[in-house]
Amino acid sequence: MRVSIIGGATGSGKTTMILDIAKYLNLKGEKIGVIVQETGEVDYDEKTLSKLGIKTKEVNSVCIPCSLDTDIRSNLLTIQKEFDPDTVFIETEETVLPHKLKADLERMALADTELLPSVVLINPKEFEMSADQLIEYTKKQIEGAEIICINKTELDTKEHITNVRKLVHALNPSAKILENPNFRDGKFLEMIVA
Ligand SMILES: Nc1nc2c(ncn2[C@@H]2O[C@H](COP(=O)(O)OP(=O)(O)OP(=O)(O)O)[C@@H](O)[C@H]2O)c(=O)[nH]1
Ligand SMILES: [Mg+2]
Repeated sequence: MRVSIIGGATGSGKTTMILDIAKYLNLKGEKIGVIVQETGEVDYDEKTLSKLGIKTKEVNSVCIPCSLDTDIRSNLLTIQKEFDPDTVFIETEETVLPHKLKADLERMALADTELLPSVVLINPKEFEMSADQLIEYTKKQIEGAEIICINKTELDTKEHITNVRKLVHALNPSAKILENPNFRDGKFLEMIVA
């Protein structure tokens, strides 16, 4: 079972991205699970998802990092036992650091589980243009992420996107930085779950 942790600010497009990848992988015959810490604007509609072969499991507690990790662990075990998906997405609450959660799950050494690179989504319009102005957890999310996706690029100017990219790169030179295209084809979606 592959586990992909996708984080970022509220409204950055996490659910929309996960649904796109889930649909894509599902068409390829994969079974998908989703664990969500907080329900946002776009919801994982149970009916639609079960038709796609996607099973959702809500995590009730938010913003208690220690017990949260435990909840996620038990939810992962349940989803693995009951549904046995090929890939599980964890949509984290906005203050969680995806790379930290990944490290915690790595330490738990879950059987038959592969942790995919941690992903942080950015809504460039909402992004501060100086590192000093960034909220501490946003800065830490970027510094620790393996993949950073600048999302909603079609709503912004090329110049601003370039500046966001420069700042993100300065904060984390080793991360893979992706810019979300207008149309997310399979090639792009594969990069998120590489
Ligand atoms: N233009 C544009 N809108 C997007 C894109 N991705 C998501 N949205 C919209 O942005 C809004 C928030 O998207 P969600 O997928 O709910 O974002 P989220 O990060 O899951 O939000 P929370 O769960 O509330 O933290 C919705 O209205 C989406 O339709 C995108 O790539 N481009
Ligand atoms: Mg969401």
